[in-house]
Amino acid sequence: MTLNVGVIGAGMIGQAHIRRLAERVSGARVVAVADVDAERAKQAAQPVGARALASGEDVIADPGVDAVVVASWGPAHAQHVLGAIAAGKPVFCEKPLATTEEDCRQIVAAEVAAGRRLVQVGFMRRYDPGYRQMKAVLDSGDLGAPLLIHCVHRNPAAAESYHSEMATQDTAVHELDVVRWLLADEIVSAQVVTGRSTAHRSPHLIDPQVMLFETASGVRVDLEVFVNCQYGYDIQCELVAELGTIRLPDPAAVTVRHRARIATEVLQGWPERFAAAFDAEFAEWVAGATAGRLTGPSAWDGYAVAVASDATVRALHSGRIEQVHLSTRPAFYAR
Ligand code: NAD
Ligand code: ISE
Repeated sequence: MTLNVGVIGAGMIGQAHIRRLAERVSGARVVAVADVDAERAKQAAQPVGARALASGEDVIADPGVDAVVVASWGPAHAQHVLGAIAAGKPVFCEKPLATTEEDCRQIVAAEVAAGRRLVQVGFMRRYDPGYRQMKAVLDSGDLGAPLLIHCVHRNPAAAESYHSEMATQDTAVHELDVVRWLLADEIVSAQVVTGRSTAHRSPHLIDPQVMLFETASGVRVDLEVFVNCQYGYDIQCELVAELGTIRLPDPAAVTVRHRARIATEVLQGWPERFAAAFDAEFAEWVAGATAGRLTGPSAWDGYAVAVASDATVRALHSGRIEQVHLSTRPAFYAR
């Protein structure tokens, strides 16, 4: 059976996901695309033989669409995720699930009321082979209990429109999710420490930022977010446990010895660094949507990250440690 997919939002990542579904993930085809920019929708739809529709609502209502991908701007996510749930159609939503805690709460409530998992959130790092190996070693118990995690999230350069809150909302959300997933734990507090900013940034941006998190079981997490590091896209993670440490591997790359230098290329962006992870998350989503049983990052994960993200933004402004107040996790989302 082939899953007929409708895509809402045909910008940078929407187009990448359309190509992914057409070329690298089996069991699905893109049949409809919508974007507020109608020309963009048409150009994204045409190469894969899909129809360009006028709105996200049209995509969801289309009887030829079995499942929906939401890859529009964050503030537009909630309306289409809620629409897909109401239509009983499985939906893949790029991060963030929604931009307000209240919208995330509504999505969780709607999904629980629907009685089956219809939402998968695009936290693709859970599908990265390196992070998966880290989790397998931690879960084996050989290293004892986790104590600390040191993370680094560096982008080569950020757009003019990127502002200081986005270091959390757009960037650190990946670590907020992957830390929760690695530890099977929740973030309970957040703090942000800032100092000298790089000269290679927009004047309004605080960059880098150091974020400090604590989990319910007392694990301490430090995260450097530096989105104008200039040299490349660099994701680091080291977990310290009672009997040893686990380090996220760098992507495989040859070492070149030449003209008195030893050099290894550094990747330049998330599309290359997480290419395998994006493919794997979509393979799982297509399989789950086809079987009527989604298994990837859930609406609860989207909600929990949104609440932790809000606390981190508050911490940036207050300079204090801010608490994360989650509602009780519904049994529906039992780990
Ligand atoms: P983009 O600006 O390139 O594209 C967004 C598109 O959505 C635009 O074409 C815009 O016209 C369209 N759009 C906005 N509102 C819409 C609506 N109501 N209906 C239909 N279309 C609408 O942005 P992007 O970089 O592709 O990011 C899109 C989403 O993907 C964001 O939520 C972003 O956080 C997420 N993202 C995730 C990753 C990742 O690593 N997982 C990386 C980049 C972006
Ligand atoms: C972007 O939106 C992403 O999600 C990338 O994975 C992240 O590295 C980048 O900082 C964000 O802007």
